[in-house]
Order: sequence, then C-alpha cells, then structure tokens
Amino acid sequence: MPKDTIHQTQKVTPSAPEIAVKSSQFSRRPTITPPKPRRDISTPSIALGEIPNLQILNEKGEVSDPAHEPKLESAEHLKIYRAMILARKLDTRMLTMQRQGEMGTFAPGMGQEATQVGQIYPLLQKDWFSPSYRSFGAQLWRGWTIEGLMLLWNGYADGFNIPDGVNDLPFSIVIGSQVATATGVAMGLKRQKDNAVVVTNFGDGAISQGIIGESFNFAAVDKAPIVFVCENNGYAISMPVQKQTGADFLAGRSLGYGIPSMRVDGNDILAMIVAMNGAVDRARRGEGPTFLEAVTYRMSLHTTADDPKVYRKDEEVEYWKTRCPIARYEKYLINKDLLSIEAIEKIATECEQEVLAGRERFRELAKANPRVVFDYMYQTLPAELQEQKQEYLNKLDRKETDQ
Ligand SMILES: Cc1ncc(C[n+]2csc(CCOP(=O)(O)OP(=O)(O)O)c2C)c(N)n1
Ligand SMILES: [Mg+2]
Repeated sequence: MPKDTIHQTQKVTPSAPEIAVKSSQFSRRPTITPPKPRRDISTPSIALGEIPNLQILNEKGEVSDPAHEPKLESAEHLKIYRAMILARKLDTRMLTMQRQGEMGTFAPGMGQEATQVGQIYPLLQKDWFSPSYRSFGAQLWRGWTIEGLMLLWNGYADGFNIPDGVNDLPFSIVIGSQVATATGVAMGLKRQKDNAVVVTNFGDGAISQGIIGESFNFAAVDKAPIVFVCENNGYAISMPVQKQTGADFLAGRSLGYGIPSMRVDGNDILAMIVAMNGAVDRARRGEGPTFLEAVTYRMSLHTTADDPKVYRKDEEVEYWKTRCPIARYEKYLINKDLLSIEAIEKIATECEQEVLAGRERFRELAKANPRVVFDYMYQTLPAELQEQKQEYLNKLDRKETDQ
C-alpha cells in the first residue's frame, strides 16, 4: 500500500472543548477541565471536572449547535460520506458471504459508521490506531484493503498483515487488551518526540475489564498522547449497558484517573470529528490523554453467531434506525446542496462495486495452505513442536502423493 493512500486530514474548526448543545439528550454547556490532584483537604468537596456533551447534528439531520459546526470543504464532506457508505456496503456484503458459507464469523459494525470514521478522521500518517474487532469503517479509511479484511475474517493469517505505511495495530479478541498495547505505544511515541498520537477504541463491555483502568492510569501518569474512545453501542453481546454499569453514563470513568472526558453523540459524524479533533490536538500539544464516550447503537448482530432477537425488542432497533448515522448525515448534506438523490445512488453503486472488486481479489488470494499452521506462534519453534511439524508435513506429503 503506497504511503499516500492514507488520508491526511485538513484542519477542522472549531476544535472540541467549550461545547454547547441543545438537544434533549445532549443538553449541557460544560468545559473540559482536567481534575487537579490535591494534597490537602481544605476544600469542603472535590470537583472532578465536568463532562461536556456534544451533538452538532440532531436526529433529523438539522444543525442543533451551529457554533460547533465544522467548516469542511465540500469535497471533504463527500469523502467522509463515501467512507461511511463503503463501510456499510462491506459490512452488508460480508454478512451475505458469511450466510453463504464464504466468510468466517465476524462482528458487523452497522450503525457505528460515524463513530468509526470520526474517530480516526483527525489522524495523520505518523499517528497510530489500535482498533477493536468491530472497526472496519476506520480500518478502510486508514488504508486496510477490502480483500485483507475478508482474508482476516476468513481465518487467514495474511489478513493480519498491516498494509505498508499504515501505523495500525492488529486487534485482539481478548476484550480490552488492545488498549494496554495502545497505551504502551503512546508512551513510546512521547519519548520519540515526534508529536505523534494514538487512538484506540473499546466497547461498553470492555470498560468493565481491569485493563482499561490500568491503561488509563499509565496514560494519565505519563501524560501519554492517546485518545481512548469507548464505543458505547448499548450491548456487550446480550448484556445491556444498563446492567454493565451502575452509572448513567460511562464518560465519568476516567475522571478519577485524572483524564478529562467528553460524551459524544456517536451517530453524529460532525460531533465525532469535532470531539476527536479537540482530543487529538490536546494529545499532540503534550497535554495527555482524553477519554470519549461515543453513544451509538449496534444495529446488527454482535457477531454472525448471535441472534439479538433473543435479548432485545424489534421496537428498540426500529427506534435506533431513526437515528441512523448515515441517514442523518445524508439529510444534512442534501440540505446543504452537497448531495442529490442521483449522487447518493452513484456513490452507493461505486462503493458496492469497490466491495465486489475486493471480493474478487479475496477469492484469488483465499487458497488455504495447511503447511503454515505451525508458522506464526513462535519465532523459533520449540523442539517438540519441530517434531510434530515434521510429522505433520510428512503426512501431508504422503496425502499429496496418494492423490
Ligand atoms: C477477556 C474476554 N472476556 C470475554 C470475552 C467474550 N466476549 C467477546 S465480545 C464480548 C462483548 C464485548 O462487548 P463490548 O466491549 O461492548 O464490545 P462490542 O462487541 O459491543 O463492540 C465478550 C464478553 C472475550 N472475548 N474476552
Ligand atoms: Mg458494546
């Protein structure tokens, strides 16, 4: 993958802190104030800092907070919109392929396109992204290929090869574990003094893992240049977020660690971009980590092995369809005369064709090679595994001769 295929972003104004919103759900006017450690008990109480709520586009696609509407070029808007459509097309196609036996188990990201594209939008090529397993939209933007993602989810180790020039980490299925690695990368980047930053994401279930707290602590003490994004999509498999936490929101979780946070409408691409822009700028300025809770909804399955009808009502899904991040942005772009019905259809067709072309490349590449099964665990294979490998290869040789 040539280096210049990673999207470089243009500067977006305004950047996040000092947020005002007027939606019923995101309705306060606070400021990001990092909590100050104190050694005395002279004050009657401790203020941990307020948590801004940010929504710029409401559910109808109207600008609810004009003061924070980012000034983006038309072409930039269309690039972002296209990235969200491509993510959805890939997701939908992979689900069909899985149902037809051509794809392994995977975790669809439908409904989380704004959270995904928004969270990496401000990143530069030198920056790092540490995704979770539900990050296709973000990975495509960063330069991962469609065929690579298909290979990966079909069990081919080659799919995990990060494209050249893309500073991303592989994701981990062990919930939350990638966040510690990302924190370590951020601590390392700080010492390289290149002003590079890291973005990592995890879910509303992952936040209950101890590793998230440990990562927050290391990042806060070190003032590491990292943005933690919790994609609160309502569920950890069948566990609703209301049973995951005793708090009304997750954004407060970082304050005790000394990390300021913000709660963002994760189905609002403009809010995601503005919030991320502010958080990434903070990290780049050396002011340390920020935590964002992106409130979104997993419209599809947890994984293709899941049946959400068992644990949630259709009405709930219908409600969230009305908050669809793509429909919302589409309305905004139509109102701004940046998008027409014809253009929407053209972009949809182009993205579908791009996915199908990727599927063809995947089909060419997806030739299973049973001889590599011992190759990826150790750099130097222990003696007993060497023996087993040899025995296995001899068996394959015999099988091939017999055929
Ligand atoms: C340490 C660990 N515990 C349990 C699991 C099983 N598991 C896989 S996905 C998942 C739910 C994660 O939910 P969340 O963090 O909200 O992310 P989402 O899947 O919603 O994106 C669980 C419990 C796991 N993979 N790793
Ligand atoms: Mg979740």
